[in-house]
Amino acid sequence: MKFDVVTIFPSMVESFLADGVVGRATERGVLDVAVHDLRRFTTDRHRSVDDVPYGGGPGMVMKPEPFLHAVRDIKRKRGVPDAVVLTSPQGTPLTHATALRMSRLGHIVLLCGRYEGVDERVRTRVVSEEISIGDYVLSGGELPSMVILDTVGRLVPGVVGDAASVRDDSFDRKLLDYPHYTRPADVDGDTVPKVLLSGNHAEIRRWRKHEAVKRTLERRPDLLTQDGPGLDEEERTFLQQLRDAETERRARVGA
Ligand code: JCH
Repeated sequence: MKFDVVTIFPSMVESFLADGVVGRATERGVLDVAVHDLRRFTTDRHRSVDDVPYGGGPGMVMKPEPFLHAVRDIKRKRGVPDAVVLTSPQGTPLTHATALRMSRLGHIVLLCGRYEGVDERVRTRVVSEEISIGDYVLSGGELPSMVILDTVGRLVPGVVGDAASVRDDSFDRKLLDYPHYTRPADVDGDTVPKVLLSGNHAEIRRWRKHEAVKRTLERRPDLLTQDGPGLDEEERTFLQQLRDAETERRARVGA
């Protein structure tokens, strides 16, 4: 799978690619990630990438031509992409389902804005999707682009060594993960749940499932009402038991 990232800060993205699974997959040639310096696509003496907003107001806006020239050059040298993505707080929220869909594409271009954002004509002329990585405001599109590289990249076959660890990802099935433990078995009296030391793999599987349902109910009840694959029989039983226990507790304290 091919990615092209267009940014005024190429070193930010290159440092991300120096480490981690996505970086290693890039070195191994499983992913082909090219980072482009937006300033190379400027034509004026000062290599300007921003200008004052029409209509006035605070801050600066990124000029359209450098991005339009960059996309034209990428199409010529790297082929016509399946998606040209712009990230912004105004985009469609990024979800695991979006990442999965994008991981099946062959070639994605990621445009990174700065300042107050990018001239609207970049959006209308070349952008195929605008994505937000969450309801908070960052100072530019580089971190969101790296988030997309990471979440999409790890879903591409061969990027993560253990395919099972990608498949088991909780957001696939809208359940949070169960708690994890490794050695030592005792940290100042804080011990590992003994079921995990029992060697009884059927019991371990049940315990993890129960913990996953409990955590999801406590922390992200919204996930349990979203549509999708849904819970299996055993998970639904655990959920009902946890809800019954809560109803019982409320009755007892009179709330
Ligand atoms: C970005 C900005 C618009 C500040 C400039 C380019 C994405 N989820 C998410 N949060 N923040 C971003 C993002 C992505 C690209 C750029 N900025 C700064 C842009 C604003 O409107 C209120 C505010 C922020």
